[in-house]
Amino acid sequence: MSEYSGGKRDMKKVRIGMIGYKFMGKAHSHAYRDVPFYFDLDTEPVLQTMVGRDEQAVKLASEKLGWQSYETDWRRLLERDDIDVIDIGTPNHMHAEIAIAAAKAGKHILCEKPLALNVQEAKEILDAVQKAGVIHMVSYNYRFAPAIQYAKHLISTGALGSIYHFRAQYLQDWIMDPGFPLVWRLRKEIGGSGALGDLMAHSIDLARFLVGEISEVSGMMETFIKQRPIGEMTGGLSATVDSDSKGDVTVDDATAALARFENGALGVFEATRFGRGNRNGNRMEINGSKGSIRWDMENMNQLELYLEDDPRGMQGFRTIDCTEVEHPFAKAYWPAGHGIGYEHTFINLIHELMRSISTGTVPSPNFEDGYRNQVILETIERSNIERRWLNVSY
Ligand code: SOE
Repeated sequence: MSEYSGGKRDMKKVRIGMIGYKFMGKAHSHAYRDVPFYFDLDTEPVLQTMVGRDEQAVKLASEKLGWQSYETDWRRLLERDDIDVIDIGTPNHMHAEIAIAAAKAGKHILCEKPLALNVQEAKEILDAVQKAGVIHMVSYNYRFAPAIQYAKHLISTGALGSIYHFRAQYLQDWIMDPGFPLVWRLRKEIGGSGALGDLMAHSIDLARFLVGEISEVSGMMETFIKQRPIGEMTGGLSATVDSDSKGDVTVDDATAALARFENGALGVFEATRFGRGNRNGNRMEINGSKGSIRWDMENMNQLELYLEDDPRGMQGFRTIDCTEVEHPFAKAYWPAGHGIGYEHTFINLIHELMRSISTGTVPSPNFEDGYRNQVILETIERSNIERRWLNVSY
């Protein structure tokens, strides 16, 4: 059978309104464009309209990224009946207002992570989508690396036995220069939190996906550089300084947390933007009674696996190249050994969204996952303030 057996079919058009056009706007646009290229779907995303407040900038972005039109006010998308999905790729403080309005307008929603600024907002968003009955998905993209999906398969088929430890580090270093400006990601009223919600939220999502629910946490947070010159993000993780005057950094530069899982496993989490030399060091290790796995985003196609049942003398961590047909999502791309990258985690995520819209089933991760993640983030934050262990309650 030909690789192209899906051929050109009558696919239901799913018309997207994308709010935001910088880092995540680019990642999502690329994924919508490429998903039909690799997967046989019943639905086809249409890059209908991109939204941004700066008209000149959004016009240029929408043209370059392949959108049919642009708007400068997201509210206009909600009045239109030629938009099926609202994709929220804005700074975090706008997620709640847009998501709740989109749900009321009956639109399906994809929202960037973390779902909201705090638990209260996250709950309001969850209630709104449940009431409206729309499809909702939160963009925890690293779940969609084939190696992570294969790790899930290994754990759920019992290959690792009972899980005792989940250990994660998410290390970046892009704000270490004290001259790096006070961008939105460093302001609590816009970002919600710093390394905690931006980075540890991803590790928490992997932990919940792979090991299960967290019941108790103890957190420790620090802001190393307390004031910075005023400035703004320009795209990716770059920024410009706009003024000599300084403002207060109101989020954490680094957070560490200990956790207990409901199934008895122990979790150790570390997230920092001060991990010198680590550009996107998103790593985790899981130890079970029969084996262990290790994963590092900067080598994302590889999974290290140790199995205690291997013959004595031959035991040790082996490296699995998760590019074979047995590895979830991998066969949609290239022959074995031809790896994929960061952007493909978003293509796989958009595939899940399209599959869900086509079948009417609940995608994963959805806003319930986004809400639970937010509860854990906020409990870690409170634990740091109160200097004690706290139960996680939903
Ligand atoms: C910046 O720290 C960032 O882009 C995060 O916001 C993303 O969620 C992460 O995937 C990469 O780093």
